[in-house]
Amino acid sequence: MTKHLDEAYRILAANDRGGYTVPTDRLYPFQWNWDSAFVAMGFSTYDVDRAYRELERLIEGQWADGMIPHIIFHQPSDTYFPGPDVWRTSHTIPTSGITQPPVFGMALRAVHEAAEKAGTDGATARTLALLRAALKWHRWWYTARDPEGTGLVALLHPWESGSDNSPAWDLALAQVPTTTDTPVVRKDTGHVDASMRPRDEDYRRFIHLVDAYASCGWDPVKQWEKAPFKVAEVQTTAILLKTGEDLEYLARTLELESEAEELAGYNARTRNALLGQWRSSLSRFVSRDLISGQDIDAPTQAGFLPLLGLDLDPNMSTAAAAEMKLWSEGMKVPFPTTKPSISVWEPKRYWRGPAWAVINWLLIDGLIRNGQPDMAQSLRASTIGAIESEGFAEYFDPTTGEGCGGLGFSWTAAAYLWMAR
Ligand code: 2M8
Repeated sequence: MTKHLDEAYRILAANDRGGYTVPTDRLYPFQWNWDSAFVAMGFSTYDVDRAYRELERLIEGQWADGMIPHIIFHQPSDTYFPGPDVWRTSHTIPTSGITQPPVFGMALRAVHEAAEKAGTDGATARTLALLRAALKWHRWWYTARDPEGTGLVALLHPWESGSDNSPAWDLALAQVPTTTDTPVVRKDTGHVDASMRPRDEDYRRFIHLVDAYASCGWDPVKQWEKAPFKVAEVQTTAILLKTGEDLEYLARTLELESEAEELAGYNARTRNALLGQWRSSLSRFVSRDLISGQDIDAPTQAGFLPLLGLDLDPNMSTAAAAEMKLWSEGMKVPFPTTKPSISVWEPKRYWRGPAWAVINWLLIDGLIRNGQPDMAQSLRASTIGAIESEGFAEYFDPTTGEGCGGLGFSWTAAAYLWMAR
C-alpha cells in the first residue's frame, strides 16, 4: 500500500500547475470543477494547506452571478478542445460557460475538519471565505437551475453532469441539432483511443449547445427559455443535497444561523423532490427530461446516487442495494455506469459502462449512510484492488479491470488516498 500511496502523492504533485491540479497532463490541461473538489479531499489526508489552495484557486473563476464554471482556463494550452475562444465568456479569468456537480461543499467540510484536527492556523478564516463562495453558488443552482422551485436542479448541457456521454442523455440529446457555428476540431482522440471517447456526433451536439448559450450572452434566464436540452437530474441533485447538508453543518459550526436556516430550507425541499423520483418498479431513482416531460429511465449509475443525500426507508435501500448487486454480477470491478445487460452498454466507452473511482466513492458513502456496509466494503476493496493492479487510470473496464482513458489521473489518485486512509 505504501508504494501506491507514494504514487498517488507523486501524481498529484506532477499534475500541480501552481495551487491547482489538472485532471491529467495534455488531455485535460486546465482546472476542472468537480475534479478539483475530489482532489482537495485527497489533499486533506496529508496537506491541509494545499487542499484549501485547490478550492481557493477554483473560486477565482466564480462568476458574479454565483456560478462556478466547469473549467477554469488559468493558462493557455492548445491540447484541448473546446478552449476559451469557443466558450466566448467574459469573466476576468477565461472560463467555460456551464457548471459541474457541486462536490465543492463536501470537500470544504472535509478540508475544514482535517484543519481542525491538525490545529492548522488561519483555518476558520479560509473556511469562511470558501463557505461564502459556496453559498453564492448554492443560491445560483436554486435560482438559475430550478426557477420554478421544484427542488430538483436541471442541467442544460450533458457536460454539466460530468457523465458526458451517458445513455441517460440519448433521447434528450437526439433532439439537439448536429449543426454548429464553430468548427469541431477534436483534440481528445489524439490523446486516447477514439473507441473510448464520445462519438463525433455527440461532440457536434455538445458544441451546438455551447453556440446556443453563447448567443444568449450566457444569461441564465435567456438560456432557460431557449435551452434545447433541459434535464432535471438526480445525480447532480443528490450531490447538491449532500453539499447542502455539509454547508449547513459548517454554517452552524461557524455560527452563521440565518445562512444555516436558509440551507436547511433548500435541503428539505430537495429531499422531498428526490424521494418523488424513486420508482419502485425499477428499484432506483429516475431523472426527468423537462422538454419532453418524460421520465428518463435509462439504467445508469445516477439512479443510485440519491443514497448519498437521503436516509431511505429500509425497504427502499434494500431494494436499491439488491439491484446494484444484480448489475455487479460477473463484473471484476464494479460499479458499471450502465446496466451491463442492455444493448447500449459499452464497457470501455467513457460514461457508457466503465467503472469510475469517484463514482464508487460517492456510492460507497451512500451505501454506508443507508445501512449497507458490506456492499460498501466490497466496492471499496475492488476499487482499491483495480488501482493497485492497473494504476491510476481515468476509469476501468468493469469486465476485465483494465485501466482505460487518460493515465496518471488526479481524481483516481485522490480516491485512492481517501479510500485507503
Ligand atoms: C470529462 O469531461 C470533459 C468535459 O468536461 C471532456 O471530456 O472533455 C468528464 O469525465 C468529466 O466528468 C471530467 O470532469 C473531465 C475532466 O476529468 O473529463
